[in-house]
Amino acid sequence: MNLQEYMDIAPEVRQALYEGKPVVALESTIIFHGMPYPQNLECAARCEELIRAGGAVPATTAVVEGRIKVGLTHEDIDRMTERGHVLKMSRRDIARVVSGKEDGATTVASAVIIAELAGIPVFATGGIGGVHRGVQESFDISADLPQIAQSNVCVVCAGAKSILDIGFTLEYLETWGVPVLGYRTDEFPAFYTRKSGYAVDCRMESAEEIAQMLRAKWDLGLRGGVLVGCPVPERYAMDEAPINAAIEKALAEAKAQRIHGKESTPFILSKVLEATGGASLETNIQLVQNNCRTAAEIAAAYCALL
Ligand code: PSU
Ligand code: MN
Repeated sequence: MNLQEYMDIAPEVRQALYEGKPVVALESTIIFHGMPYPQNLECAARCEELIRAGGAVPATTAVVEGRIKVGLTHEDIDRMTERGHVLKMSRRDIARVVSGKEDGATTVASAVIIAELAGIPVFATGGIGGVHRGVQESFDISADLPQIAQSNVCVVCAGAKSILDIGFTLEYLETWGVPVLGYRTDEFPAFYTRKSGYAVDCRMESAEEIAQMLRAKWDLGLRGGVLVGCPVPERYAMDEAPINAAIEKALAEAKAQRIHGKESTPFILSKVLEATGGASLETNIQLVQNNCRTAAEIAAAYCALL
């Protein structure tokens, strides 16, 4: 298979990969579904700046008119926005978006698939999808989890929102052998808050320590991803009570309206955003940017080992 038949890697990203320099892959659902305009574009631009400041090259992923893009440009984003609603594209949607020459925004699952195809071992996002609360009835488990277990990519996130069952999410990751590292934390973070009540598998203090672990894992043929939980900086963390109240309310609304499948996560997220207003948006922006900084450090440290 000739990858070029399907994929366009931006010249800057291609050059960095060729020279063995650090690259950080990014998803694009956060741009098209996760944040309102214009904060989404400002945040995307700032993330790229921070990754560059950390000595790495940013590579935002998406599918544009059927072409897989690694290094999405501002023009691509504008064109996609002008064409209207952009599909939230998880693993199972990639092939038909490509073959149908459509546009698709990457989730964590599809972004790590694309990152691995392009040879990018480090990826940053806000929060991952996971096992949903009430999974006993809904059977709702994000395709992010099996994909993180499968792809050789280090996923830097601020944990998982408590719209999910964080305990079950961590159990799933343990079953499938995904190391869950806490970046300077003993607890897996809960996105808006620094703590979830659940311990990480292993605490790490530096990007170098994480990079060494990645190298050992993949050298030993232990295929699959590593999840790094990076708590939102203290001053941007939210109080637990209002965020939990907003989440409970959003979950009840989703249940009442029988929202399910791929609509579930975007629906709950938009209701939480609505209920908490600007406060949760600012937290979201700050934690994504913080993850980009950390991911750039990890990418640089990993390249230094090769
Ligand atoms: N959770 C968040 N913010 C997000 C998402 C999840 O807190 O933006 C997005 C990510 O793109 C993630 C996707 O990969 O939703 C998961 O969707 P689903 O649960 O349908 O797999
Ligand atoms: Mn789901």
